[in-house]
Amino acid sequence: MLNSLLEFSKEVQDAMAAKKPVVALESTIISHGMPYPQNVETAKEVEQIIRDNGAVPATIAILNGKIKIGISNEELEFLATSNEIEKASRRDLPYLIAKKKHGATTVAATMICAELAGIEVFVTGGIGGVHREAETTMDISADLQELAKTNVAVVCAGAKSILDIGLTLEYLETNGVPVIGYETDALPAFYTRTSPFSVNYRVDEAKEAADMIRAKWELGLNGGVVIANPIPEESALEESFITSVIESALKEAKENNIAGKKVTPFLLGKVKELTEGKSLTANIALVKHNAQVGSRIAVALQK
Ligand code: PSU
Ligand code: MN
Repeated sequence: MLNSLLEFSKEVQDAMAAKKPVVALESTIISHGMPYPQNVETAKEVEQIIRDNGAVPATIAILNGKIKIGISNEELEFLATSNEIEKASRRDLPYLIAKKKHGATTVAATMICAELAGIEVFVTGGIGGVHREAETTMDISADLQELAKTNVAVVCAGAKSILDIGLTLEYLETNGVPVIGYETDALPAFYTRTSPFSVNYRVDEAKEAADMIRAKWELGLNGGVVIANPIPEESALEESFITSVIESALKEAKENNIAGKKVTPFLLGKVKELTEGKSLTANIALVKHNAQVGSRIAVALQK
């Protein structure tokens, strides 16, 4: 039954048969996170970076109710341009699959599909988290629940300050999800290399990260690991600039009563608008950097 829901691309199928390292990629970033044509260009470049670093990319999405593990150029173009693609998190998967619809998978949904496919490493930009004022809105991303229970290591550029980073770290701590800094002691905040928060543990090599991930799962401690990899220095945004942009975006979201799954895309869209594209350039640079680090970790895990 499960096998009939999963559809592997030939590249991924061959890689898995040959026990080559595979890296999962999400599709919300393609359909809802970046504009066309940068979304397609970035997705292709990220896939190539993964190949250049000795692993095989598996972009994950729901198409016609099937879970695609690896997509073709035509499918990528469709995900990047169609307005029929729904944002798919854990709770949306049953509907999309039963109704044979299309969905762009969030971090949570990509983790679920990656685990089903047997993929251990997943590269993305930023994870969802506990939103600011969550004590009244209860807005906590399903990504955190997924990190609590699903065995996939997620390489990201830390948590964006549209979130309450402190509460996000508390949530991860409660659920036993290690937050590992890649060549950093400070938790990166997506557009900036640092934040006022520290990571739990620092590693300076892919093998160190791979050893910790392996140790967690060998102990039977289910759930993910967050690898926080700072944006390259030359692409980082100025902290006071991005902070004021985020404040305006949050204010506008509140005034417009944005709630539920619309919150994160609304905030990301506003940030892009208010930074006149600077956030997009930063986003592209950090995802590529994550692809480099993530594929090295996948290679180290496979050894
Ligand atoms: N953060 C980003 N870019 C993104 C997302 C988050 O910087 O594209 C997307 C990811 O797919 C993430 C999702 O899993 O938003 C979280 O949505 P929510 O907060 O509704 O759980
Ligand atoms: Mn939410």
